Amino acid sequence: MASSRTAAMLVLVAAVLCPAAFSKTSSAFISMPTDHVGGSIPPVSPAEGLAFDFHADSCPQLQDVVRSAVQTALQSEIALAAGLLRIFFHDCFPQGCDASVLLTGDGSELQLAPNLTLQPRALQLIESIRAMVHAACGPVVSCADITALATRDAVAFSGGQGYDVPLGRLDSLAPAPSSAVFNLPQASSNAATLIDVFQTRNLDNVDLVALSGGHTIGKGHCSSFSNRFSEDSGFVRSLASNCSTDFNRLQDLDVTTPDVFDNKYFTNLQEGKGVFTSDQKLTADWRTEWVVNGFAGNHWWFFGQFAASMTKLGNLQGPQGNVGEIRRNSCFVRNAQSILTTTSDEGLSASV
Ligand code: HEM
Ligand SMILES: *[C@@H]1O[C@H](CO)[C@@H](O)[C@H](O)[C@H]1NC(C)=O
Ligand SMILES: CC(=O)N[C@H]1CO[C@H](CO)[C@@H](O)[C@@H]1O
Repeated sequence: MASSRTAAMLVLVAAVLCPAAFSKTSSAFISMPTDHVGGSIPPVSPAEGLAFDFHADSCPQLQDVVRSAVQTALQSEIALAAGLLRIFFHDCFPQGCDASVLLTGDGSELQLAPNLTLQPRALQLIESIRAMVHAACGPVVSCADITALATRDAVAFSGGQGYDVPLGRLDSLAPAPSSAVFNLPQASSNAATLIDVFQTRNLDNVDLVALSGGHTIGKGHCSSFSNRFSEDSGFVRSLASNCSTDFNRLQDLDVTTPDVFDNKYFTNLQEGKGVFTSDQKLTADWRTEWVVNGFAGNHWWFFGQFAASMTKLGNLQGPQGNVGEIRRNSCFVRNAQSILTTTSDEGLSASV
């Protein structure tokens, strides 16, 4: 496929220019390491309306612009990688990947509890990349596509595996309803609850465990795991004691390699060192425990499955399918609301 050949070429060029950043990921970008997996992971086809080469003609520079912008931003602030990954999850899970989470203003998803802890600088990074991409190609790429690509590049830059991202998403005209946003799973949930919630989005037990592996990078507030402070374990006592010193501190979600995208999250779980209830309980249910053990023992399986599960997450669409517009003035504002806009808003969503 043309787009993956182009992507592979870009990675090779980047790997020559910047070998340290790409040494762990360059070969993984080019092919799924199925020979290490012990059974292949079925390929995930793009959702209705999406295609890997959607922007091959309309914006040939797209992948290059996004990747170098993400790389530059992460080189100065690695925490943004986790910020991007969580924004992607919070965009896609409620009503499909439509950049609805990025809208600001009254009734926006950002005002709802689950979004209070999205990183403002990661949100801003997505908007900055949109401006760069639109400067290069015109307003032809959605904020939703840019979010998906930037997230993939952030995972790869952090040590994870790259994967091809189907493109062609449109940006929503409105925030998701709060009922959908509150479908986002809670950190106090046990595995049975998480299995049910993920099932409503056609994500199975293996997807649940793989995607929970997103917590191999990033941080959480004490309030997200204070429900556990009565638990009788040395690890939880250490969590609680650090929070009693400073309740506003940010806790590493992977206590072994906090900024590296690797499978240490799963070996931590095996040692009882998961930070949220929702993490640690994955070892307490037979439907998820075997997957935790599998990923802990074989990081290639985790990397390959994470890529496949992210593609499934990225395929989610709302009840009306892939409808909306390309936000062209800001990812934070839909076109009709933008004070910057002087021309009619119709055209674009219909023309692309
Ligand atoms: C399985 C259910 C999940 C639950 C209950 C959950 C819950 C949470 C909570 C409570 C936080 C910390 C918020 C805070 O205190 O600041 C968090 C952070 C994070 N989550 Fe999840 N999450 C889940 C799944 C996911 C998935 C599927 C991904 C992506 C694939 C993800 C990626 C992240 C990342 C990267 C962070 C760190 C963000 C940062 O450092 O800014 N989570 N999650
Ligand atoms: C608590 O803080 C100490 C000192 O900074 C640190 O060594 C320890 O790893 C922290 N505990 C957890 C669970 O992160
Ligand atoms: C990241 C972000 O924009 N968070 C917002 C969430 O909602 C609160 C309350 O409206 C805002 O103050 C935050 O800025």
